[in-house]
Amino acid sequence: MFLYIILNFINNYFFNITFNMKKLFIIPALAIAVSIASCGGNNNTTASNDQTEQTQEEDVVIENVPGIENVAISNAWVVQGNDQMKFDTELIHVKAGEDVQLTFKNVGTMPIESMGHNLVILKPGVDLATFGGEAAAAADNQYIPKSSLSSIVAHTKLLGPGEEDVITFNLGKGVYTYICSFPGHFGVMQGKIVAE
Ligand SMILES: [Cu+2]
Repeated sequence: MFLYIILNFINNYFFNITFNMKKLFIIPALAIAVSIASCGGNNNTTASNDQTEQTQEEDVVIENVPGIENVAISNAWVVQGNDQMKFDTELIHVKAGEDVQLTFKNVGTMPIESMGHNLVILKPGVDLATFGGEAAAAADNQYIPKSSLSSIVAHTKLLGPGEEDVITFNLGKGVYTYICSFPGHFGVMQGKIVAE
């Protein structure tokens, strides 16, 4: 009987030690695991925030426009249109958020009825074919379609030979297409403005 009690005591004693050691080991291990998990969680959150910011930046800037890196930034430009239905300047590079002064000259000699030109700056994302179609139907308004005024950032008057017009506008960061909206011209008379 006495032996049994001793054995039982020893058994309980070692069991308790083992149990307590397990507890001692398990609690810190749990704590470490929890803190690793939460650190990992924080890092993930930070990374995804960074990605969101980068994505938003990329939304504003900028589709790649080949050759724009060779065009100096200026906020004063002179563009010519001619009887060959061409703009002499097809890449314009400006500083965003500051006034841009653009002078457009028709340097041709053909009459305005057959070879008039203007310069129309469109908002990003405007469908050129749709806009061009509406413009062609707007002969009574110098080929500026009143139904699509919300697609236009700025435009010159329609110019006959030797005429010029000056416009001033201010662009947010982005890439803008400009065209001549005289019927049949926008396919070949177009260029891009990169504002950054
Ligand atoms: Cu034209």
